[in-house]
Amino acid sequence: MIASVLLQGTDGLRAQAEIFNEIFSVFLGLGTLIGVIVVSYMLWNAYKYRDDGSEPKESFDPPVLGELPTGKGGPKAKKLFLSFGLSAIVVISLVVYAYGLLLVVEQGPDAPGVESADMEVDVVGYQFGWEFQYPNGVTTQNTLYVPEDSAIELRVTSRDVWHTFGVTDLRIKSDAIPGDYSETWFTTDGEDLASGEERTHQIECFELCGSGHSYMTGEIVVMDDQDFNTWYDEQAAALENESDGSGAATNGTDSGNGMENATNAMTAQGVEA
Ligand SMILES: [Cu+2]
Repeated sequence: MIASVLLQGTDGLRAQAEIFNEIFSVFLGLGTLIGVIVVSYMLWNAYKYRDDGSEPKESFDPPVLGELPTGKGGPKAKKLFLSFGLSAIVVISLVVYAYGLLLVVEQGPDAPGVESADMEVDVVGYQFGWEFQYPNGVTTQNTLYVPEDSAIELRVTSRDVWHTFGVTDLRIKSDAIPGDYSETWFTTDGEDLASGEERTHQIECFELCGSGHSYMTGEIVVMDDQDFNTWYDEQAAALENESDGSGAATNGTDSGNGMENATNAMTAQGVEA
């Protein structure tokens, strides 16, 4: 229920980037507001109670070391408890708010009451590139094609050493560990693309994994719904032909720059690829 309220934007599932930006803005705004109030109040008091050389009044009640300045139940006590109470309310609300959002970010399309994922893709990291395995058995290297207006769930793993699959502008990052699957998700909701139009997001490896690590990049290509379906069906048909042994394979040939660059770099350094 909470998940559906927090995650479900006006336009379907809210993107992680949107949620993290919101948390950042709320904390920045509140922090600035409270900072301004506290610092102004402190400066005002420093001015009000400055030493102007005159004698202290009879009623002067100086603070005593080791005692709370409650003024024996007078107005000072009220002020003290009011400030403690307000701080507690602000801090507890922020903890509940931020932690609640992070919990639903963890669950993503699996959260109850939220639309489920439209497509699940296995992501396999290797030295040095990314392989994407689609539900219909099609695989691509270094480029992940996804349709617009969808929630995509990724199951990330590795076939050699530790890598980390990350896309900065989508605010997603997931460890790729051999023998283990870690899940993450993103949404392409709100990307209203015309036919033939594409939007790309840069994939990077965030775990130092060898000499080609910095070339271990790729792309997420968001396509128009129809374009994606056409591409997806073509790939599936090509895969079928290939397994029949009656046609040339067209899938898996769209190698991105990552592998080529890595190989070039290594040969340039005199390392045997
Ligand atoms: Cu890597």
